[in-house]
Amino acid sequence: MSDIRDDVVAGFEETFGRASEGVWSAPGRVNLIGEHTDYNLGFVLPFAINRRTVVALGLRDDGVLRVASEFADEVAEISIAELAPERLHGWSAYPLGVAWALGQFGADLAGVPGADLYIASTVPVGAGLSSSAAIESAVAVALNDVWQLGFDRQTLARVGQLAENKAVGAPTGIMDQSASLLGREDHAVFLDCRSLESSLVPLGFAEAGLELLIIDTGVSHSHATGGYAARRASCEQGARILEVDSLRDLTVDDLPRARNLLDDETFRRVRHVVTENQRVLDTVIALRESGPLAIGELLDASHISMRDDFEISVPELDLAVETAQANGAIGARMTGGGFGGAAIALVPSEGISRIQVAVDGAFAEHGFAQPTMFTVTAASGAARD
Ligand code: GAF
Repeated sequence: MSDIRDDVVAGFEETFGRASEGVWSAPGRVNLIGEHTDYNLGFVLPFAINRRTVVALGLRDDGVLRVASEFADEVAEISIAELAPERLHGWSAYPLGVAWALGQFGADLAGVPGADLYIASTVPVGAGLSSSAAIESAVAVALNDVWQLGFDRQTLARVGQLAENKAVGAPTGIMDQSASLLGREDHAVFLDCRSLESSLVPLGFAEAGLELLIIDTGVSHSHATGGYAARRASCEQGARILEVDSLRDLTVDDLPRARNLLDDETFRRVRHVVTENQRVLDTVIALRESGPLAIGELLDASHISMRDDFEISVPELDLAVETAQANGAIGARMTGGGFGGAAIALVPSEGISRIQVAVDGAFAEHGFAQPTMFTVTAASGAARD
């Protein structure tokens, strides 16, 4: 962490020719369970991870925002008065979209100073670990502080989501920004995406001799295109036909009626969401009452539901999950929006290298590119460093 903090401070000085005034950071997240339930106003159980995006910031005495990053060649620049989703492009739409979105939530952008921002990150991009929410959350807490806006974390999560929806153009839910802003060491964030009430659930991985292994397939995905939006549209159609405001209003008892009224594909999409909500609730109870050794079957069932009902898995994710399960994982599932990205496996610490060797071997045997594997721990949410 101190390395990347030094990097952004140095990057800021090199880019803007002066010292920064402060450094803020926000973590990526991994979703333990509860996939595609957030925009259906259901339940999710992600946790913030020990990989962070760090922002160094210095105020300006004009109304200009400039953003630079280790992952971009150019410095993006716009005056605050001109901020609008259609004027934001490329990676800078994430940080600048947050500035715009703060205004949408009532910040008086006419009265705030400009700022220079330099951003660096240790959250892998494209792995389904919310590198985008980490940028949004880090910038949101930084601007909230220096502009003295006083927004609470729930509102900042909604700010990040709005930036992603309108400035980036990805119709995502509220989970990722919430995890990045509300996370705590060794805890998951149990979030009701309708009321936005949240509570922290102890994970107890270390006490149980377990670790969470990320298996990044390297298969790229984007939530701004194709499948993610199509799944969201199917869910909305299912809710319309079943005459509920959102799929959150359904329970497993409603599934027989849903089967009668919906075409097979829409029914399976709905069944995933309804059963996944129940799995989140069951996982929270299992963690609280019995600890992490009790959640393996729920993780496995979540993967099957995403593979067969929601159809958002890919062969690489299925292979990662099956190989981990066959080699001693307590449970495994793909995580995030799907169509690529990473799988998670909850594994006994002493069995990690065996699983890694088995996954590497299986990928080679199938002619898939070598995956990247690493463990993550639950970390604290966005903060001024
Ligand atoms: C992505 C989205 F950004 C989240 O809002 C959520 O819908 C997730 O996919 C699927 O659970 O991470």
